Amino acid sequence: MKSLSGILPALPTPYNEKDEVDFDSLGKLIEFTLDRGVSGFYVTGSTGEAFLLSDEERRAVLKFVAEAVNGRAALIAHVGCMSTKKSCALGAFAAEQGYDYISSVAPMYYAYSFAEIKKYYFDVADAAGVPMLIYNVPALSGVRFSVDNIAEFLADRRFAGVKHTSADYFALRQMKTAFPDKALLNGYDETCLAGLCMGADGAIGSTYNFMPDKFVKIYELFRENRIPEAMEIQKQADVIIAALIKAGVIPAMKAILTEMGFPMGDARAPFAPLEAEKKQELLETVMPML
Ligand code: MN9
Repeated sequence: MKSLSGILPALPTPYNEKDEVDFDSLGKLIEFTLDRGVSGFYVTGSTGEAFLLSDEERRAVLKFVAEAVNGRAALIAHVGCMSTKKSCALGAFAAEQGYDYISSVAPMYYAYSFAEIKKYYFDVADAAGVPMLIYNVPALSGVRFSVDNIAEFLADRRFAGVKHTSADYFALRQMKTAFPDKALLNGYDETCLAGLCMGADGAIGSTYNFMPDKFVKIYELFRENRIPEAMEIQKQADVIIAALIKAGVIPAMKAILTEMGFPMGDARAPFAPLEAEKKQELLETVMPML
């Protein structure tokens, strides 16, 4: 079992002109980031437009990435769907493809009780048979876990840890103190170093696709206790991330990667394509800083 630490890009899903998945571009991006020291990949998550892909596309991407990575890095399959049945089937599929971990956002939309959400996670973990990383992203899912809620998962061997996409670093610290052997992965790239300082073992994020070297360096400097130097790099990265957030994170990330030579196509509707003016402003700010 590969450990969960270091920098892990949340892979995007590239599309060609026919709006089909562009596996060639995805394969090149995997090699580019592996060459720069990333330690794993989070596949078909928010960044990978999970909820905008067909079931067949999600499976095809999971299969392709497992084959392309071929044991060189830790692999986490995000398998969250709207129903337990679908998530279980996708989790079992990911395990068959050799994924080390599965992950899921909390079941959303119907404002389920915690008991329902808890049963969902245990059912999906059991169906897959590989450890589950809880994807905690309250800003997008609307589901707010307390530290006590998270403890109900982490106390069980079927749960590997949490991808904590929240700026609640006190909660992160409490989880790590209570469960030092579980993996806690920071989710917001703009506060990666803050997460590491408060107990994260590593970080999963979308901007690690186009600036892996900066964040691998931040991680290494942190490990060497060279925090002020790490902060200098985080500050530079945050100018880039601010421009990204202004333009819209996923469409902007795809525009940057396309400019770098990894054709991505636009994010799928309802995402709107980046307007020409916005795109130019974004690329003028970001490209010289990469
Ligand atoms: O995978 C990403 N979170 C979401 C994690 O998409 C919700 C982050 O990498 C953000 O895209 C990034 C920019 O805000 O921190």
